[in-house]
Amino acid sequence: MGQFVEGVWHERGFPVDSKGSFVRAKTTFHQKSLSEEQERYHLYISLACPWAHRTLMTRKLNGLDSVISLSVVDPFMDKEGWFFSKAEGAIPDPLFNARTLGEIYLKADPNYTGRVTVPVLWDKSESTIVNNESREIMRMFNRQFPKLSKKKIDLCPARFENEIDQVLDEIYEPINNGVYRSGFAKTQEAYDEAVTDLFDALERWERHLAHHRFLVGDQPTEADISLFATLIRFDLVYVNHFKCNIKRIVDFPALWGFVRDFYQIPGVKETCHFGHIKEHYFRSHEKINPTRIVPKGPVLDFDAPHLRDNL
Ligand SMILES: N[C@@H](CCC(=O)N[C@@H](CS)C(=O)NCC(=O)O)C(=O)O
Repeated sequence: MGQFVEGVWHERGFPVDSKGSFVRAKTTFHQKSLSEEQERYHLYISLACPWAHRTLMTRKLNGLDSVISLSVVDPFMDKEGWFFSKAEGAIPDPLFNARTLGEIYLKADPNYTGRVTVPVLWDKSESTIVNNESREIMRMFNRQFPKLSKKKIDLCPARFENEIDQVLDEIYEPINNGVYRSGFAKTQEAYDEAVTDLFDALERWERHLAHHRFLVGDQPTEADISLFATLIRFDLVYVNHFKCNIKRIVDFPALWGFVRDFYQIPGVKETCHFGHIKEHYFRSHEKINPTRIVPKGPVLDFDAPHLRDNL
């Protein structure tokens, strides 16, 4: 893993502050408006990454598969960062036949400085990266294809927009980013703080979801997509690999029911690739798992009845 500095690749670990806490780098490309055109945009993702997963689920639930084309990187992130391969589930780059995702960043900006992250939304007409921030891509997919979208569910109804944004903000630091702050902490203090914040927030949303089927309103929204993207990975990876082990998700009746409920929404299951998820984390982070051995378990039944229809 590493990053570009003025277009030159440097091998580097993840950034931490003076207390040893993981600090997520800010993304660079933030264009907020798309043109509603068939096959103008291409989405580069990893099936392992929860941020990319939110954009993949949004594309799927809006029926935009044939509108926005897709590439999937190899699950293993090596010294050169994300790369393309013919691994099962991966989809090579049809636009430039690139070897690494870094090449795509340099096509957008030959002097690019920053990390090479997924997701990336590429504009074929302008030959550049439009946006590489999952929350913004998710919102654009939900809003900016009114004619081409075949959505059955509106994941960001105008009447709930403020509440959705509030919940997205509320779950980001302790939960979505919190699992990374636990796993990438370089000091006991930084880990203790992250894992405590994480489980306090999980307990808070467990109480909410015991009485509400979804996070906002009475239908799935971007807020649920974002919580789900972290929770679906939790028992498979974060409990062991990131030491998020005060409890498992299966020990929270409402959170576990919520994960199964969301997983069973038509279209969602196809976006979940447990092989890529496990392989990416356990093999790519050599400092955390030096043997790179990928554990066999746990056995989890995401298809078990969720019994949440009447909430
Ligand atoms: N804020 C970004 C974060 C994206 C991100 O950090 N993705 C990770 C994968 S889970 C990545 O590509 N990391 C590579 C790196 O930092 O070198 C978003 O939400 O899109």
